[in-house]
Amino acid sequence: MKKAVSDRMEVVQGDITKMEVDAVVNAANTSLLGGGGVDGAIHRAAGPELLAECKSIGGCPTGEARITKGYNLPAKYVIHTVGPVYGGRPQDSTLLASCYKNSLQLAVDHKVKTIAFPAISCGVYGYPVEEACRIAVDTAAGFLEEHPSIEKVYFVQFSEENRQVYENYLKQIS
Ligand code: AR6
Repeated sequence: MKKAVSDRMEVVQGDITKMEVDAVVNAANTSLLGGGGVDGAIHRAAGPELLAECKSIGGCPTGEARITKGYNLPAKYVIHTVGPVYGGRPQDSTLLASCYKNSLQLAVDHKVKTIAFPAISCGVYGYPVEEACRIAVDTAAGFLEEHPSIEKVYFVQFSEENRQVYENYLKQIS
């Protein structure tokens, strides 16, 4: 991979709601009305105005993304995307890659320079993290090559185990 691209991706362990970036990505569901996991954490930290704006959007199909303001979060925007529920089907990887691509495209459209992703679909939706990590990193790397306006993509991992998976893969390909 080109050095410039690998330098623009970084793994962080911690809580995505604390990230001081232009946009954080939310692993939402198709209703966009909140839930558990990272979705619950983002809504709690952003405050009730986030839910009000989400209600006005009227949902989001799997693999697509929608943008809202960040309200009480340090991030200016929340990009909500809906990952696939893992079922071992060929379309799972296509849909997961679409989540990353569509989120990054919205970021570019809104002049976002720094963006933080959680491990979309790797919690309740059951995607195996090694596989999801390859899709996340490969898709982001391809997008960064084409879009120099994005300065940094952070992959924020809650667990030490997931952080290791991402770090190993980033090392392997850079
Ligand atoms: N910061 C960073 N990562 C987090 C945080 C956090 N604060 N909290 C959890 N994670 P999940 P999914 C990690 O289940 O699998 C919701 O109810 C978590 O450890 O949040 O896409 C939605 O409404 C895991 O690695 O998202 C949907 O119904 C990753 O974030 C459904 O869950 C994603 O786990 C979406 O499921």
